[in-house]
Amino acid sequence: AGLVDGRIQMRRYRTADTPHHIVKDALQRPSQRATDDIMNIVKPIIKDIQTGGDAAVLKYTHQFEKATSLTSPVLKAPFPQRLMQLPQETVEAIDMSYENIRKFHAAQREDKPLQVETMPGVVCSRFSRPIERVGLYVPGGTAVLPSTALMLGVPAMVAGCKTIVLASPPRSDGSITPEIVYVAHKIGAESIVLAGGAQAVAALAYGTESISKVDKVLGPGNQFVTAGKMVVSNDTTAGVSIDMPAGPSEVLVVADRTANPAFVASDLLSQAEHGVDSQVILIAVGLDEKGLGTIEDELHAQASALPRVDIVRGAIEHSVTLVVEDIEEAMRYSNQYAPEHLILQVEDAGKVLQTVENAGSVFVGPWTPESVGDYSAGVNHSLPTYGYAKQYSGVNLSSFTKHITSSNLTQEGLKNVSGAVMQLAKIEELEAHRRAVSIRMEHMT
Ligand code: HSO
Ligand code: ZN
Repeated sequence: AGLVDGRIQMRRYRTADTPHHIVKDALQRPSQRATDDIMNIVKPIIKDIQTGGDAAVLKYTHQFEKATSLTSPVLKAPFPQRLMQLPQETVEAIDMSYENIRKFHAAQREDKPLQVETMPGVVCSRFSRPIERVGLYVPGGTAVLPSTALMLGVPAMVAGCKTIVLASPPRSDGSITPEIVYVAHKIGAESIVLAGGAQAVAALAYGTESISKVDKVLGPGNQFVTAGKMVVSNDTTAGVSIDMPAGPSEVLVVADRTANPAFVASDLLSQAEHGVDSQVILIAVGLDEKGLGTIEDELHAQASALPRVDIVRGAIEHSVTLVVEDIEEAMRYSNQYAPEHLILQVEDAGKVLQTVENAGSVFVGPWTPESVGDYSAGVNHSLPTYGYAKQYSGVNLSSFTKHITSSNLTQEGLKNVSGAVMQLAKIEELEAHRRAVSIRMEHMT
């Protein structure tokens, strides 16, 4: 699997001559390791952090990250310059990306409250406030991800969160990637928790002697991180919420005859190299054997030359190509799959965008690889996976705020709604509710 005649190639189905249930099966996400197993590992870790605090966090960091030289589980701001020494090109790349992400998320601010007079004298408004303290999880693992620190940190800063705590597993020498420290510094983070996995999530959710408790934990992570987030957000005593359930990364590319096969292959591979559990889908619109063959040749050639070819091979194993008749059919499958990333390399891509119902983020036209959104365009890369694009949005400014409503009635306004309120209170047999209105009616001038 993942290999056709020894080549790196996806399974291929032509929908016109494949039974529907087989196509449907092909679009299934690879199954995740049973959550029960994960929960049984994660729950005792979380308990341990709650009772053991700093010492427990350190113990797990020593054990899981092999960072045995660490003596404190947290690095507090101001972060020393020597921990963020970077080549000039890197600083410039981070600075430019930071600025684009800042601009796009600042434009999402709702500066003036929304206000509606529902009846004369009855004014309802809504305004937003930042979530005070947020914890941002930046995964370690097979790649360093300073871009994830940007995608979570910049909107938190733009939203005006008072306390921003980053958490990321340290390297085995106990250090944290300088790029991440630099981003933490730029967004005004209060501290960096040097831990990963469920232990980091628990430390953020409950706080320890030296780690600040937060109100919301955001960020992607492996199944232990995700399970940890689920446990703490279900604990009513923790008083913490999470962003969304995260699963392996995915991309769905819709390509027609106008698409450049080399571009298509490169986009599929940029997602496939994330992890063996990544899933990439190609929906080829009206392509004949020759057209498909060219994309497949490109995919194999480009994949073979990648440093992470082994990871790619793993991802390609559970990835598929669907060959469909027309763009409408393509978009039906895409909307049904609800991809985290959707790339449209088709004629009139801007028009096709209007037919997108479910997707985390869309990349429109031949000059928009997903990579630009992963790093620097300004859109967020923390997106709903595993079909959750059907009901969740990706991280955005409102992920770091909450809305408060207010009502403000004049005497006339109260008169106008009094009848309805008192009648409904009567039906619900809540006499005190009814009286809170009638008592005021008696005082009216
Ligand atoms: N495509 C990833 C985000 C990422 N890519 C980080 C590179 N670095 C998940 O959306
Ligand atoms: Zn990526």
